[in-house]
Amino acid sequence: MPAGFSGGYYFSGRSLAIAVEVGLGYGTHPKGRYTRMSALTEFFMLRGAQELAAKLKPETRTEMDHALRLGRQKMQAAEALWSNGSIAEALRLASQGLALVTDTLAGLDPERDFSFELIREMLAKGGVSKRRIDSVEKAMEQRRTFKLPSLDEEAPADSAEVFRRWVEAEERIHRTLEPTLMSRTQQVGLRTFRFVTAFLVLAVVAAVVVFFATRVPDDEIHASGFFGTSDMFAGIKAMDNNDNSWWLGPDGVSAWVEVKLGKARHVRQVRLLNSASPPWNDRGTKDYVLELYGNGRKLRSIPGTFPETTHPRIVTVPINMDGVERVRMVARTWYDKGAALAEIHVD
Ligand SMILES: [Ca+2]
Repeated sequence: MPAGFSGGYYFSGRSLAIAVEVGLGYGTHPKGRYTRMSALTEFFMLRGAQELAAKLKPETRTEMDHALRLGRQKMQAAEALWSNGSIAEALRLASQGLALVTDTLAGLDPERDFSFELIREMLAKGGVSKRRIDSVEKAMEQRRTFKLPSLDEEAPADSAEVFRRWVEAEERIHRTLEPTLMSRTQQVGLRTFRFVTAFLVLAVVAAVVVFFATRVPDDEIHASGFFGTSDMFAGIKAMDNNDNSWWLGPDGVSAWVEVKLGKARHVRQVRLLNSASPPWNDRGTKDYVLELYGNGRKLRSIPGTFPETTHPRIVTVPINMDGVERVRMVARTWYDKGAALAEIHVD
């Protein structure tokens, strides 16, 4: 590792005052202190970041900021190299990037010989869980013991895992400490952004939940059968709001079409429009029974007869009944070749 990336280079000669300055914000060992709620609170309130920021001297702040930025720059360059297949160089650069950040932070405490405690405390204060902090520590440990390959073909099998761990560790540190180095105005801006984003996400989730919870499925229509093999005269043709399309029953048999309501409801009336199947005018329903079903049983049967005509008119059948789930029109007899119906409307 080049000397320029060691903590000693950046912070050689830094006084105990810095350690006190930083350490004051982290008086309690994080073990057992982390909770999801505290992490969430920190994410939105940034209290830990503000506490630390208040204790940092401007020059310390500037140097930490520089180290974090440079670390990020190196990691991004390392990732570009990695995706380009330059494994050895990517590992080297990632190692430098992680060392730069961690040595800088650890170097803030000259009392301890490369102490991870300070980093651990900073991350804990920033709402990072113990498991993730352990992962950062493992990455740092690995960085010290991992033998960097000179050539790409010398890279060990676990290179990808090691590289990913280093990148994640740097990202974790960067993301956690970045708010600390922001100005008060920037912190307020970040908090506001996070609040607004969370609010919008929750609002969208709530809207989706309400939509699905209150959504009433569409009415559906089914038929006992239909004439022909295409869907030109299928049951749906009796519920397409088009008087010039129609359902035709199979030849010479009793047949029915049924509207299954999306949800049980009050039915005021049912409107029926027969069809003569123009231009041949060789079909049409004659005697029918309108059957209403609800609560798993037949609620009512209303018989009727359509007149024989080539120009049928809408027939309105009064119902006024609650809890209707299905409305079926059974064509018992028919004119000429078979039953028909142009439209059925359940109001
Ligand atoms: Ca129709």
